[in-house]
Amino acid sequence: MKLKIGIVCYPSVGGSGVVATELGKLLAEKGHEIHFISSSMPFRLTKVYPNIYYHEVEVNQYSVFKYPPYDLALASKIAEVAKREELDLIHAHYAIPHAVCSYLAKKMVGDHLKIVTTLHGTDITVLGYDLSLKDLIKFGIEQSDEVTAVSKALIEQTYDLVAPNKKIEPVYNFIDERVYRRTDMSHLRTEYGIEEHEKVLIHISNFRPVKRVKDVIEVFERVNKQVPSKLLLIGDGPEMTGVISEVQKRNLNERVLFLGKQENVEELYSISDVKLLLSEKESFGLVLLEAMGCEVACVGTNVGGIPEVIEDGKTGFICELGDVEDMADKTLMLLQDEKLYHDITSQALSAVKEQFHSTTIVDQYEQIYYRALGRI
Ligand code: GMT
Repeated sequence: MKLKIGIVCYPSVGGSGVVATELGKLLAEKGHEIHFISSSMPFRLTKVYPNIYYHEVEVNQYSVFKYPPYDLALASKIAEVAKREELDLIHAHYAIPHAVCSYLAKKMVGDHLKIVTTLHGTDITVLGYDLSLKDLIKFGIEQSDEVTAVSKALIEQTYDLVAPNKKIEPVYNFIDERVYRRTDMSHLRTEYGIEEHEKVLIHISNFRPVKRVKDVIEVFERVNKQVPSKLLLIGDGPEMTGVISEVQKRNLNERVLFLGKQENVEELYSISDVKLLLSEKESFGLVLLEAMGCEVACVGTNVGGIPEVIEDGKTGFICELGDVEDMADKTLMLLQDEKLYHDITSQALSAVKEQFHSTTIVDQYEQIYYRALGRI
């Protein structure tokens, strides 16, 4: 049974936007009609798909309002599209503002419009800064017909902080396995001046304080003292200036490559050996799956959903937050023990293909949609 699905997400570079876009593309490949409703074109939507539509939310700046009314513009756009295109449901990525805006649209259109909400973590961690939103998040969750979260850890955190009276189902993130696979990109090593004997460490994030990029630098410094290596830093964000001065302070300028925001990161994973994700908050860590798909060994922190993605000692290594000594030891073990490296990366690749396979995850979402619509 083919569905008409509205997907509401933040389109910018970030895990939730990536997951929402990839999900839309795979659902469209299965024959569903997909309508992205967003403030700009989702960045991964790079070619024409006959059953994918994009509806832009225009936010006008009126002189009477101090702030542009994004949430209201979004709610009325959702209602307009849902009515005209006869959508069956809205899949909202984030409880606030997207589930709440979808609820408003539902009230305008009619109760036949169902809402499925996925929590990615950022909306729950916002409570660390603004407790006044707690009841609104709870409301957005409770008014959704079905709610999912990207890890069991995030579900636990949501019940702890928000206590919604609603069942939340875990649905893990996934990657497009056709894109995230290791390919021969050795020319890139030459272009970046990476010597044959050097190993490559990689970190990709939005350089927010929670990503602890300074720990990445410290781990790299320790590793580089024993194994000649280079560190690729991909992305940009508020911590960048501090990170640059840390690199200078430690005399690592020649060894750390700042590559800024990049789109085809699978090419960079393909020249990398170890991926570091040392965050203090992370509800899943989509970049880990991307790396695992490209046969890069991962070292992550014992935080949030990371241990659900990396099985310690089997598909990567888990270290305590801030324990840079252990992180460096685990990275060195991976770089110096060929058998261990091979076992870890091949077990990680199997996990990507089995536990996190896109077909399994997309099927899971489809079942949730049918359940929301009372069709199973
Ligand atoms: O990590 C970020 O800062 C971006 C954020 C987002 O909202 O896109 O990522 C969140 O959602 C991703 C997709 O589900 C997860 O892989 C990230 O772990 C999660 N980030 C945090 O929980 C900090």
